[in-house]
Amino acid sequence: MDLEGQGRNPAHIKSLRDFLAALQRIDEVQGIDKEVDWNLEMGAITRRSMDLRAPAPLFNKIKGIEAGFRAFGAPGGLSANSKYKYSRVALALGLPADAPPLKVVEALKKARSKPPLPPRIVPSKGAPCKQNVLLGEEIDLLRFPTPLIHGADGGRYIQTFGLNIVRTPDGSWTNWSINRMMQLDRNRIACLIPPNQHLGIIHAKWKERGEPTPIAVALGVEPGLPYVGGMPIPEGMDEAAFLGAYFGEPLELVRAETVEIDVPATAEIVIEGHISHAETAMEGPMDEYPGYVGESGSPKPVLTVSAITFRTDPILPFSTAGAPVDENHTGWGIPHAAEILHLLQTADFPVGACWMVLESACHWLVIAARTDWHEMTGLDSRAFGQRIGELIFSSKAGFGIAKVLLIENDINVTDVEQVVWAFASRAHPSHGEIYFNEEAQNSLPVFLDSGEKFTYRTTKVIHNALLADRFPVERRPKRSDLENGWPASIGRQVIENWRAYGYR
Ligand SMILES: Cc1cc2nc3c(=O)[nH]c(=O)nc-3n(C[C@H](O)[C@H](O)[C@H](O)COP(=O)(O)O)c2cc1C
Ligand SMILES: [Mn+2]
Repeated sequence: MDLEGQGRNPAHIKSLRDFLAALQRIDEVQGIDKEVDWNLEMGAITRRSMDLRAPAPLFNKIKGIEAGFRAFGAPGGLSANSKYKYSRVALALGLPADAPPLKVVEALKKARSKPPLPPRIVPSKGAPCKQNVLLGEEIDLLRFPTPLIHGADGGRYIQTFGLNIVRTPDGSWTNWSINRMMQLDRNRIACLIPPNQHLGIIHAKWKERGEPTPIAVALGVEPGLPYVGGMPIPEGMDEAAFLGAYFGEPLELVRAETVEIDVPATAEIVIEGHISHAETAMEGPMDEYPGYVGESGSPKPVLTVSAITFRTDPILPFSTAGAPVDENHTGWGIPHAAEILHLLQTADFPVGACWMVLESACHWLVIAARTDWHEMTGLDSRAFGQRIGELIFSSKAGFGIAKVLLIENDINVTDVEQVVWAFASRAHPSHGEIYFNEEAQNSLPVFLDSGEKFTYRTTKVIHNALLADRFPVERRPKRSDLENGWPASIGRQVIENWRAYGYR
């Protein structure tokens, strides 16, 4: 595999169908031929598949939906097969199915230092996403197997794992992001548009001009795109060009039918239209990434559809947000960890790894300082943590992160058991915290006070579990494990003889 080279990159999976085939080869897809209902049943099956870390369900026959139209749940879930635990994420980003998750973080981080590689426009004729084109009276969202996912949801969510593509009025920046969208009827969709997200920033620019916001929503796209759609790369940066740089080859796009936006040639479904600045409709609730049942909806801007194009026998992927681990955690948490690692390392912090604890539903970001951080910086852990907090909490990537565990690189940050142990045993109960007041925060965590949900501000914390400034190297507490607690020769002997002892 070559992520650096120019030209064709064989590791780059360019369509959802090729992604499904790659997952099928390692038994990570469960085709379901029994008829299922889009009305709660597909969501519940997907929920259980994630709870069991079973293969991702591909729904082949959906009640009341024309034959051939399919839906795909848990596209970014984890696997119970420990070898392939992160395979859906790794394959999506061009890594081997058994790549460890920090390789994914490293690869995304590394691409942040490469020059963007803008997409290539290919002819519409022959592009899979143009096999069927619905215009005018033919437009009908209700033909698609849009799930009513959870029992408390305010409606059917057609967009939970696709890309919202919007361009600034001057054409200088095209943003690709995941923000949920709820289907209202044949040709209208209610859109969640947080003002600080890039979709909101570009929507505001169109409002200033007095024109509705042109948008294309690409569903069932090449598998890497949702991960850059969930990544907080800076304002002004085109996620498609970033993914092009990541793979060392440009993405292939075609021009949409009714808006001046280019869309992925292999997308399963593309919805085109304009988002109003005046018309609203009730949207929500939907169960969210913190892992709780949704509570209430609110009025949101309406997207009126001007075209739908789709592949023959289209596949609609969807995410069943809720208790961890789902793609709200893998698709949001992993790219956020990569962005934060990039920010820290380009600011010369001696940091070795960064990880969002998926099991915490993205509430704990873990940063592993290099074990020589103290000598490198000359700072004590409070001052070091203070600087790290200032950088993270003032970044867009830090908007959803209120709790950071600062540990050292002797811990494998992706091993939740090691992280719990290090945090529990190393952070001091009274002065182990460094607080940051009135920091910007999204309104979703349930720990927020009721007022904080409206001010979008809260107190954030670094849990200081660093050792290097408290113990000289030779007296630093060492983890009592096979590697550190016994002479190396005994450890080797035990491993070599493991089967001889009778273990299998
Ligand atoms: C599966 C999934 C669903 C998401 N849903 C939403 C959402 O509904 N609203 C939202 O603001 N962000 C959502 N996000 C997070 C954003 O995609 C993420 O913050 C991203 O950085 C936004 O793009 P931007 O940086 O271009 O604004 C979701 C992420 C994932 C992976
Ligand atoms: Mn963006």
